[in-house]
Amino acid sequence: MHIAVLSILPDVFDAYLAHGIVRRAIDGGVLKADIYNLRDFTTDRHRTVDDTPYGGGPGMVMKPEPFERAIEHVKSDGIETLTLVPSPQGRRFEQAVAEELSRESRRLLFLCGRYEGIDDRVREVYADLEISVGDYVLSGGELPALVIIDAVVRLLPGAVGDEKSLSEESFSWGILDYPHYTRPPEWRDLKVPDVLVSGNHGEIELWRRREALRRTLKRRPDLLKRAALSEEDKKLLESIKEEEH
Ligand code: 9D3
Repeated sequence: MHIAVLSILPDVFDAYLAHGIVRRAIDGGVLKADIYNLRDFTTDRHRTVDDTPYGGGPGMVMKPEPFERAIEHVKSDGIETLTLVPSPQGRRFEQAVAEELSRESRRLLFLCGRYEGIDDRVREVYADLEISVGDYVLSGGELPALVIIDAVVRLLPGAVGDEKSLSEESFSWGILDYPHYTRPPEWRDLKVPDVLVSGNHGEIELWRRREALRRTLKRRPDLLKRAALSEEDKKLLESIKEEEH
């Protein structure tokens, strides 16, 4: 996968991409990431990227020309590119969108806005896809771009070291995780459930599935409508619902 980012905060990306799974993906050749400082595509002495809004109102708006120069520079290598704009007005980001993007053969180019946003003509001319990461107010498109990059990179073949955790991820698709424990076996009078130290892997698997379904039913019942549930899952859910409270 090939990504490129335009931002006035390139350090934020450099820092995040220097760690963890994303770093390993880059080192392993699974991901190529080109981070550009939008200010490098200004032409004035003060490297100005923003200006006051037409029509008045608070805050500043990002000027179109630095984006234009930067986008044309990035695209000048002729590589097919899908241009994404993180925006509160965009399609809500979810795992299905991450999966679609992970299958994309085009380079993903992220245009990150700050202040009150980017001059709307940039979206009109260049945006292929606008994505929101949820209904809360952030200060710019950088964190949303990183959220999207992180979720997509995890899905690339060879990015997550342990192949087993990916197959477990698809097994548990659409439901919440089961509770996890590690040593010590007792902490603040709280004991690790006996079944997990029993060594009975069939029992452990059943318990985990049951607890995952129990949590989903209690905390996120909306997820159960879309989750990939087996016939056994449906029976487990019925027996959970029949338990006394
Ligand atoms: C307080 C400013 N708002 C006035 C109603 C508008 C506004 C402008 C710019 C709100 C947020 C932003 C910056 N946010 C993003 O660029 C952004 C975002 C977000 O804030 N929430 C969820 N997803 C995204 S994707 C990009």
